[in-house]
Amino acid sequence: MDPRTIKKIGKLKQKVRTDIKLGHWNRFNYHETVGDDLEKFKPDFIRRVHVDDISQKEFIESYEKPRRPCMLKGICEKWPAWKRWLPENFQSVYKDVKFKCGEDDEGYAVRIKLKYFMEYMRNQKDDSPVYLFESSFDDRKFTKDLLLDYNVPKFFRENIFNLLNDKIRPPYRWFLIGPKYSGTTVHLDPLSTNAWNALLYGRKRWVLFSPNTPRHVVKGIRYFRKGDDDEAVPYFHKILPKIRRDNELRENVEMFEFIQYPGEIIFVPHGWWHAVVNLDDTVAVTQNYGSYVNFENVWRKVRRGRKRLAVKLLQKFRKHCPRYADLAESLNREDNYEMYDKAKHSKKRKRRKEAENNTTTSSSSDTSSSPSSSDIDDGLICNASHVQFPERIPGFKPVKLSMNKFTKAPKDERGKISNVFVDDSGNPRELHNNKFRSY
Ligand SMILES: O=C(O)CCC(=O)C(=O)O
Ligand SMILES: [Fe+2]
Repeated sequence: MDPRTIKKIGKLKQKVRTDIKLGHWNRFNYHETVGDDLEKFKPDFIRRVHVDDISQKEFIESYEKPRRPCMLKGICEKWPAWKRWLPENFQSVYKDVKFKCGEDDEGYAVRIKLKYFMEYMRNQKDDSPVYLFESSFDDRKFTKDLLLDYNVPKFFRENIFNLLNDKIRPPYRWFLIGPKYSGTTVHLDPLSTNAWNALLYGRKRWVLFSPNTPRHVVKGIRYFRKGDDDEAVPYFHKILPKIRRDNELRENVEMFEFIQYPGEIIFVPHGWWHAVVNLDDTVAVTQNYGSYVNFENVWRKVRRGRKRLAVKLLQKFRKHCPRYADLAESLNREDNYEMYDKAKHSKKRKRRKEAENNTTTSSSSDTSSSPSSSDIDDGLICNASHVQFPERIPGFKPVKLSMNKFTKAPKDERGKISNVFVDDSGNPRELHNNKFRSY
């Protein structure tokens, strides 16, 4: 690599993964030791459907409602992206444009010019390479044209979050360039949304676990040894075959392992755990959405994890889409759920502060444990200064947040992001290995 690229990439790595020393990026040497082992597995059967053979209604009945994953064909080839996003072509247009390749410890996006990233991609032999994962391409001057290169397939056009303006809506679309062996460790997508992921170049290996598979099972916690590397390659190489072999699991868990080829769009229904490893250098675009079909789950997640956003959403539903408002309100009644109320919330907070002050004066060793629901505030991530749990998990320490959709805070919270991640119930999650890819 050009010395300038080495320098730029080195700086990038030091910002986005403070947990990995610069000399340690290929200490396991997976490119040699794993070689093409990741391609040697018996793929499960996943339904592959050509777009011309299925109507929107049929898709909803056969896949979305029953939450069945599938692979859609015959769509990407018609997009301008099919040619424009080939790495060579793409680089020639966007070489001096910066793309996001992670976040620093404060949660700020770290970007790098595409020409440096592409040179890195062509030459890298890292164990877990840097992944270009850009969610703001749609509102940045030099990248918003990427939106013209693809269309949201007809099956996925209904999205309740479309009612919100871009400033407040949670991130929902990502442009991805994944060097060989980069990937995403096993996770659930946020807010119970469905996802589709269109692959334009290269191959991705996927694993999907049916909804309600326990978290410890999909993570393969029992197979982890102290010091093990928690990245996509070792997960697919070492952990997954063990999960697969476990008899107990075979009975209770539905598992799909397969390869996605260029031109295919995978549909990942909400609740399916999934992990991905890029078998080649890849280019893809992915979007998450909430439709009428998965409304109940999305609404329950949004109102709990994004309280203020839920209030805005409900106002929008009332105005533009009353059937959603009716459904949301009937779910609230059913669950006895009270929506966030700013006035009440401020009063409550004031009362709590006063109580806290009183306790501090009467006892200096206050050690509050799990956060109350108001600590969770509007986002999935809150400021560590008012949540005191990381040091309470034996063996875990506060860690950095790394880029991706699961740890995304609302934009106005960026400055406050610290090193704590809270799940929808306000509990700390996955504080291990200095990595926060998933929960
Ligand atoms: O790496 C990938 O392509 C998978 C991405 C993914 O699952 C996600 O963005 O939620
Ligand atoms: Fe995902």
